[in-house]
Amino acid sequence: EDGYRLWLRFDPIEAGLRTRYTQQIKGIHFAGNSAVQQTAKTELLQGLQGMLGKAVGETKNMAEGVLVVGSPQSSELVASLQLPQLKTLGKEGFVLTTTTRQGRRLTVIAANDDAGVLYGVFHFLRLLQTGQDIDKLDLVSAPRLQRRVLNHWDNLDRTVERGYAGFSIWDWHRLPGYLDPRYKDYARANASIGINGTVLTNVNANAMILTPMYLEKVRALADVFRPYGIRVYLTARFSAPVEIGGLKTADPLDPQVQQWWKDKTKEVYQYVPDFGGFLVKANSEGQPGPQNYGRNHADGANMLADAVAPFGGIVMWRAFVYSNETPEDRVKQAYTDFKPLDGKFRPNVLVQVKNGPLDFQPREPFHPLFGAMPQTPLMMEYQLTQEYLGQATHLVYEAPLFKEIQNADTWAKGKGSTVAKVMDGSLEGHTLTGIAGVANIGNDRNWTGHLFGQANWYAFGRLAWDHTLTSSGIATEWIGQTFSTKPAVLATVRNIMLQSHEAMVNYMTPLGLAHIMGYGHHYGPAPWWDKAPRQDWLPVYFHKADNMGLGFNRTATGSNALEQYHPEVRRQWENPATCDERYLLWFHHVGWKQPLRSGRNLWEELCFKYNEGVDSLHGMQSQWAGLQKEIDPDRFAHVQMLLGVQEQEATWWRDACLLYFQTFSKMPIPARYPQPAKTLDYYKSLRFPYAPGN
Ligand code: BDP
Repeated sequence: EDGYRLWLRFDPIEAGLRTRYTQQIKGIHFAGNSAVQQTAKTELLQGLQGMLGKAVGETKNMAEGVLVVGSPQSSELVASLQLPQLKTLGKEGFVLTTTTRQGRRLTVIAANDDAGVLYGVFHFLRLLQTGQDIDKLDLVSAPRLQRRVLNHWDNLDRTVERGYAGFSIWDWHRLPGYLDPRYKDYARANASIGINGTVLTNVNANAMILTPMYLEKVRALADVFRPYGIRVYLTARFSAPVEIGGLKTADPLDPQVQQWWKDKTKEVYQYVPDFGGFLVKANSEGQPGPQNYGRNHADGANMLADAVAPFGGIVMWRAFVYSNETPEDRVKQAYTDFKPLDGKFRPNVLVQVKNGPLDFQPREPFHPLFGAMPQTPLMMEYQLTQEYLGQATHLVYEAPLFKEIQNADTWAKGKGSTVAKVMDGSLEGHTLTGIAGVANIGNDRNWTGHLFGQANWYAFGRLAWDHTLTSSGIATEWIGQTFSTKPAVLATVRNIMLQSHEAMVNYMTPLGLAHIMGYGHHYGPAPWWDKAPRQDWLPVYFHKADNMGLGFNRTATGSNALEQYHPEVRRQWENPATCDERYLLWFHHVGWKQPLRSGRNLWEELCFKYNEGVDSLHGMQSQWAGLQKEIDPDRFAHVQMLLGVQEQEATWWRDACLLYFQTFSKMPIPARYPQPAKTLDYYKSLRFPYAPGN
């Protein structure tokens, strides 16, 4: 048991259930023969055979107990059922229903198009995997977002930026001739949770991907993914016209540059006719962009948008930007740059915005651009690879983090204008919608380094499909498919998962602290770090501890980043006495002795939170230990050892941070808590020259 099979295990299910399902699925009627429907059929037959322990036969007839699968175009039988539910489903939605025709009971998986059939099949398999009743199915499901895309930060030399699960799964050197079987398994996994796109390359882009030698390789991958309903996208390096095109400039308003991109795009589509489009990081962290030529982000995005438009492509233009000069407050820059450009982007541009205004911290308030650009479709960007979240060592289930952001109210159009409604286009009536997850996948045998990293990939896909699903519900599905459907296992593992995010926030960055990780690699605590080429990469810049207190004043008396939020949101956060304490130190510099809602003062609360985080880890460890008999030894030991490391690191975080902040608070760590085992100097002396990401 090495985790390779992810949530697609399809092992024989419990005997009683198997008997019931076998009676309910006596044969399969599957008429479609497009590539995608063939995939669906293979998955269905294999999945059923695995779970039921024997092959289910195909039939052309409408006999009692037949499972009918297909779309009205591909199947006369499906067409004859005239399912009214299909009307509202679009191309990717599906219906699972139990119906009676000519006195015979049929189970039906139907959709308007191929992709919907595939998703319907995977959903049906999931119901069986998780032991659901399929007696009276009446289920209709359609994705709430259109582009559900993984972003791989993978380089052509196979290193992965912020990758903690080995090297890139794309074996560029041996492509296109050698097709690693993993590519297909990758596509299956994505299709099973509704992911329909993948950006193959790092946002810190290499123009070489757009040369014929690499486009051949891209084509090979796209050909593997297409039968799974997955489109390929690439990152575009803004200076490519200079680097591989021999032009003197990459100015987006230069006609030669525009023509170069048009020609290049046409060439890309010759290799990949259903190419999705470009993802661009420009004028950020040293990447070239339109501002190098005195142009703005809309000029850059629109040039590429015009190039892909004739082929139905899109541009995902990232809002993760900050200038090279150290600014007043880094979290303000995206809004400052992009808000004035609202309404200036072509209709096939999505502006891709990270969930928070800084950079994938354990906790951030939602990004102020959500709700502030009504005329522009915004694409959410989450990070599945846990760059600042304990990387592939810590068990952190991210669904609660994603839900916290989505449920946040922007107030853009009054109460209830949630980030989710901005993202799914319903707030402003946008039809182009999308979501991106920075992939946590590498060539490690278990894909994600930490087995529980798989749950974040899974949760991303499920929430991209339907953001109204709950963290708990998604965890239940994943556990049922990955470990066991026994109620005791489900309850215990779910408990561990659901507390894991808050636990990590507490032992790393409680009360709204952020970016106090080790410099560069972001591994381990280093709130004292004060040497970097620019201030806004420094922990001390972000926590602003001094003898008075702790936290970044972002109110009107400070950087005033708060002004970027709607007045109602501002009102909730601008007063430290009423500000949600989860974001307290994000917005306020708070006195050490200031009493908080618990009655404890800031220093005491900090001590309390850090200890609470470590205590949660002890709880997670002992709950996992109780599962020894229920989980195979390999996967049990993998998680147990990693929880051991996580517990040590949580303790390290607590002790190092409290000792450091104590040099300002000048108060003792209350005696009821364990005292740090080492001195502050010891923690400061630790170096990790080979930590991933250095
Ligand atoms: C930060 C990473 C950096 C990425 C950057 C980005 O530290 O490696 O290139 O984000 O999103 O989180 O572009």
